[in-house]
Amino acid sequence: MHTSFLKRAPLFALSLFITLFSFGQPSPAMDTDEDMPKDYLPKEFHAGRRAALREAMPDNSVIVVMAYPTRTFSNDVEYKYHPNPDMYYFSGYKEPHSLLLVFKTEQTDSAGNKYSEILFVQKKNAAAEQWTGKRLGLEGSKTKLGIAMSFNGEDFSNFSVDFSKFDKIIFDRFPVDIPNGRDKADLYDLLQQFKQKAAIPEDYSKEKRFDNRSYREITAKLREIKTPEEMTLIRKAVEISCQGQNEVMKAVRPDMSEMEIQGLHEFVHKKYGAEGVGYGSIIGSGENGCTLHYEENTKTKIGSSMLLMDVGAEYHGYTADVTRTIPAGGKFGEAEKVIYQLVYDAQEAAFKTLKDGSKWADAEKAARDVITDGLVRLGIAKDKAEANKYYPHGLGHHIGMDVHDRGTYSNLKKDMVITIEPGIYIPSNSNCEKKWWGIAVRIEDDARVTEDGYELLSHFAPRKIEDIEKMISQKSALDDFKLPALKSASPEKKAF
Ligand SMILES: [Mn+2]
Repeated sequence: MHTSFLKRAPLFALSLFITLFSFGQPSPAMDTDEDMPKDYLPKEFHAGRRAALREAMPDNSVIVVMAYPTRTFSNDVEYKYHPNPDMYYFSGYKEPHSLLLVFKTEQTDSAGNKYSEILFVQKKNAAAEQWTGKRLGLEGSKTKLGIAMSFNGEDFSNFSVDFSKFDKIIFDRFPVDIPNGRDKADLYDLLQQFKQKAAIPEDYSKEKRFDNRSYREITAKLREIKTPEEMTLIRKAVEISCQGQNEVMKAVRPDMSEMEIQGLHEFVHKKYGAEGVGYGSIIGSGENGCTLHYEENTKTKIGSSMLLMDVGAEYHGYTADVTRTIPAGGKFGEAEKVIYQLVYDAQEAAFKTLKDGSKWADAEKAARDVITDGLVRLGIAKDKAEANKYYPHGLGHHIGMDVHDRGTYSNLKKDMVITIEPGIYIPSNSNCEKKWWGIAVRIEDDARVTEDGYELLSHFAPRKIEDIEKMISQKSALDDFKLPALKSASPEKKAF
């Protein structure tokens, strides 16, 4: 339950009092790991990624990875925090207000300790944790993440790091609009202190020592190739998303709303343990499917036309990205079938180009040729240029910790995980026969590039016309899920 932090100041004081008297005693409710997921990335994974990062860094350099800022949702309530994937990838730390420093070469402090990374974390604070949840803290960071040189954020201001001795100080673009809260060690303060310690001028773009181009380059080269540990989580995220698609196919009825369909997907995700979605779920019935990032999902009846569903579960930090377009009435209409098949063929053509060493551009062209040729042949477009208007987006992207994951986008390499998502969108009043109007189809699958081809990770959800119709005809566990009608908002009593 959400209660306001500010209005509960006396309680806050009380909890501080309790903290003082319970200090040092283990809290059984909070310290047990029982019934918690056990398949998070192990600390060895993150240590391995830091080693790979050091390998890729230029001589005599330091990389600084910053947490994402927190964001206001409503008044004193924040959006659920989503860690910066770089911070999670290189440290395993998932909380805000943190800073990771990775050094190319081993450093020695005044006491003679050797280290090649330092992590500044949120300080444990029982009173704050009662409101916003358990913090890993200093000890947790040392033991669970295996980062011996972990410190509380508040220690950064007096921490001596001689940034002047490095030839390159590499960091991502500073986030704009960072809230500066009461905490003296929040992200705002940490970044102010970093800029000061490293003497970073306001406009650092002309100084070669301060480098955020290499930051993107180095991290893209690492993150675009997935390790076996990452593949385990990605496979799970993708399979969960496919099960969401399948269950909705079985349960779908024309009297359902877009929001209800969204809820079914996301319920299935959570039932399988996915924490959330990797991006706003897109549920577009009929012509709403023509809006590429349609996230309102407000239509109260989807009807029996096509339903475009672009939904991806996020599981332990990795997101899937799967789209299926299905006939909500159970059977594809004739015109719908023709457009669907064209998108399917385009996707197949793109798949065929995939292998270690192939080019993004080749996959792009293969899919686009099928679609534009097809649209011209069907008389929907008079030439290829006009046909391109009905396919206004690229073929795909990397997925991983980000739905649009970092990548170099030149040659495809073994163990990259990408989406292949051609689409055709024909809004009403388009310059073609009326029977095509309002048809929107996207088919999006997730694939791992292999030595000599690809592995279709999202094969769990049907793609072929007949297989989709067959899935829709099946019974769903959700068919019998009925709730009582609401009494408080009958149409007659509507205020507006
Ligand atoms: Mn996508």
